[in-house]
Amino acid sequence: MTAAGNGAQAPVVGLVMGSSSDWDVMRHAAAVFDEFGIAHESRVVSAHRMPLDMVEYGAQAAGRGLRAIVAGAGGAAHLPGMLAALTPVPVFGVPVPSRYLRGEDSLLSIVQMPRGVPVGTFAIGEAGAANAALHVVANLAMTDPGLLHKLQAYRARQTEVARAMVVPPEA
Ligand code: RP5
Repeated sequence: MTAAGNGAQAPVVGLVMGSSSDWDVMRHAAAVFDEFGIAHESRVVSAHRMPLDMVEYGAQAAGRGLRAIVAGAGGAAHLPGMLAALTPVPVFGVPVPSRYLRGEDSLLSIVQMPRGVPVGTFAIGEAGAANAALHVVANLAMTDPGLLHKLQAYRARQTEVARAMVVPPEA
């Protein structure tokens, strides 16, 4: 299990996924953390191919100082739910599009957690990955005024972009 960190700071967010093939979706979460300066790590932790690594990751998450985990997986996507079972750290799931069912299998696997062990579940694909990270940012911002200011500025930029839109779109 190799880890990719984003600098010298200890990570406060774990970004994990079932395969390196998930990165093309999950990189949209990493980009949000980079933009907001959130120290994070990125790892492959496959639930069915690396079950013992997954148990170790979940068991150590809180002690290592992680305050949130964003977990992406495709198909029978056990990773977010299993990690949520292993740690009190909040887990946010990203359904990765799958080859045959276009991620509907991933979504249902992640969102239909039985009562008692929640996984915050986001949209299938890139928007879900970015929104999972933005949700983590919003949570961290509740105790970090500087981060809250950045988040408000981010939202304001989106508003300006939308206000500048014209239809039909100019070429
Ligand atoms: C899942 O199986 C992964 O999360 C990935 O979405 C999917 C396919 O994995 P690879 O066969 O590309 O490694 O475990």
